[in-house]
Amino acid sequence: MSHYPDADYLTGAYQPGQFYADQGAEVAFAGRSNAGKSSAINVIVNRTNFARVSKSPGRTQLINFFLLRKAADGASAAGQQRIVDLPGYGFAKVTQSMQQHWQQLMGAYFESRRSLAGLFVIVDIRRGIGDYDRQMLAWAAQLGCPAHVLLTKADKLKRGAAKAALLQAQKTLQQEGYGDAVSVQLFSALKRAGADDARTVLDAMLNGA
Ligand SMILES: Nc1nc2c(ncn2[C@@H]2O[C@H](COP(=O)(O)OP(=O)(O)O)[C@@H](O)[C@H]2O)c(=O)[nH]1
Ligand SMILES: [Mg+2]
Repeated sequence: MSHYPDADYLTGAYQPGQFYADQGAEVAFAGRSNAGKSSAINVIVNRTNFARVSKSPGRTQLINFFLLRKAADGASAAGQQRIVDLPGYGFAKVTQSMQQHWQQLMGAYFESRRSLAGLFVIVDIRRGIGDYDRQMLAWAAQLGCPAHVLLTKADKLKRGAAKAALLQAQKTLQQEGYGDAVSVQLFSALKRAGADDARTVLDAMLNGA
């Protein structure tokens, strides 16, 4: 079953001037390189190779915009719902100029994007929430945007260990004062586990709930 029959690639932006029209609503997906962000998007949208699963982490420095639902009139950006694949971070082998470019592009996105309705942060469950993930959560909090953490690759841990990692992440977020603004769940693209819960959160963000 296709949850998002309108889903389609819109555009990639290397510079802020190339961002898609800032109308309608969009949820951005952030994560450390190789965390499993593209795989998570594919499972949530239920399309194979929709967002490309990368063999060369750290290479993509584009912000990719995807259509999720068309506007009622079929065409205008104003009533659209989108998801946005933000460039991955934390890859060891990036040059300083790539790092600077990443900071500028991401900073411009979070500072300018009025259609941003929520943030998904994709975290490899074995690593836990890291410093860059925190920067993303802080940006969202500053904008008053809800955020949702997917602890992905949960299939790599035994059930008990995955549960413990979930509790640890929840505790960390509470201690850091996010309260109800940030939620967290287990996810596995490999087992397609957690996709329904993720879609429920995504749709609530896009509908401004
Ligand atoms: N076992 C397992 N591997 C995964 C999962 N999600 C992604 N991967 C693998 O992790 C690598 C990075 O995935 P990708 O989606 O490209 O990560 P991205 O760089 O964050 O977009 C790929 O080899 C994927 O096959 C998952 O849920 N379970
Ligand atoms: Mg990717």
